[in-house]
Amino acid sequence: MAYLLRGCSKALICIPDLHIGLVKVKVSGKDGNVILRGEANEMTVFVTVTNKEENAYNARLIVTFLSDLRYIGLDKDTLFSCDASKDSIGQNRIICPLGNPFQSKDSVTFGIKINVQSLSADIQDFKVSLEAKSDNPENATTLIDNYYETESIIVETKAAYGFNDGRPSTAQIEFDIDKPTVDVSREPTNQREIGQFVNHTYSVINKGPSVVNFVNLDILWPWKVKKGNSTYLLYITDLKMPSSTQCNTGDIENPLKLEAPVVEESNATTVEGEIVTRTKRSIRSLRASSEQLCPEEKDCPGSSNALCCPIKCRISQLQKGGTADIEIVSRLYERSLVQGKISALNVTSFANVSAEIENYVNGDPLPKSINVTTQITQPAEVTDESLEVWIIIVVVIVTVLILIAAVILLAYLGFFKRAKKEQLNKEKAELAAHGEQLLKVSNGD
Ligand SMILES: [Ca+2]
Repeated sequence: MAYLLRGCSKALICIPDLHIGLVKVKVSGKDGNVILRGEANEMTVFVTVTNKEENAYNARLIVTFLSDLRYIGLDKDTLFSCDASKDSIGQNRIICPLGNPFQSKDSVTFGIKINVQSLSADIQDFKVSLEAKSDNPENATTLIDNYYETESIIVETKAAYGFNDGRPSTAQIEFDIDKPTVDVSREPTNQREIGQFVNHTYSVINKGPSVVNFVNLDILWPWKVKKGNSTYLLYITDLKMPSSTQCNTGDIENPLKLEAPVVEESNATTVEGEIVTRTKRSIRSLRASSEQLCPEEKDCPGSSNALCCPIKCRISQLQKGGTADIEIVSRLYERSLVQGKISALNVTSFANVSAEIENYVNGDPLPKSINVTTQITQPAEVTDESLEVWIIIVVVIVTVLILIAAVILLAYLGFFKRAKKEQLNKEKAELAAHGEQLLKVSNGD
């Protein structure tokens, strides 16, 4: 065999001493051992292998790392290329040929580029192992520097997540308790008979860089009026959300089991192109009708008129740049407002988000809490149209009055008299001239 023949000083078999040194890790081109999940694309492990003793035959560097990582290539053009394979436990293994022989006193430095974009969520840190070996073995006493394990490479998960916005379908509803839009003399038998739509949408966004596995969205929904026998305020008929989201509305979603109108007349708005699925995912617990529908009911913050019930939603796998819009479709229970003689009310729902992930701060932080309000107001007594006519009438009257006043003022100051006087004086002068002429004629001039 070749390694028995040449380059060996004392024995027939060359005895090399391979040495691994200068192992340095760079993440995305910068020194360091921290990978920010979702931000870093690749890392490079730099290594120098030296043969301190006699020729090493079929010398190679074996690099072993997590199966989530992927070998990209070497950082520079070398005379050799490395082969990627798997080891016995499924880890990635690459084998880089160093030389045959890898000559005595020779040294080679290169970087191994590894893609880190597919690290699974449970990986917090990992190491990369390196081993230098050759077919002709070295002395057992020199083997210690043939192995190297990098320091732990830390995988951080951070994301800037929060509310993109929260919006009502209608910011203001005019409601006249003397003229409700539905018949309030009896309990509704159909969803249409409840009242006008009031939908609130909460838009949650993850600006990254990491994926957020679970975002908890907690909503306090103004579901009842506090006055009297506390009946419904915003009666939930439906929930709209992406398939990645699950909401638990308890028993407050359509508690009267009212049928939806045959023609969907919801004015609910959804983001174009977004897949919105219907109520089926909302979980409803089975509860005897005699029991309280909302055991966790509480006063709505800052309101003396409304009782709130919590709704808990969970958004899964919110990707970097991803959004989830959760829309609660409800109707204003007009019968309650009429019975409670409530003519004006700010109906506010409250939402906040939380996640078990470190917050990533980059620019202005996204809000973690948001309020969505629909104002219920009495219709104004004077409509816009009659107001305009009224203004025109006033303008005309005032103009006429000003003209009359001006005429009176001018007359008072003798403007019209002065004109008459001037005319009279003129006529007098003409008459006098005429008389003088007659006199001259009669005198025989
Ligand atoms: Ca060695």
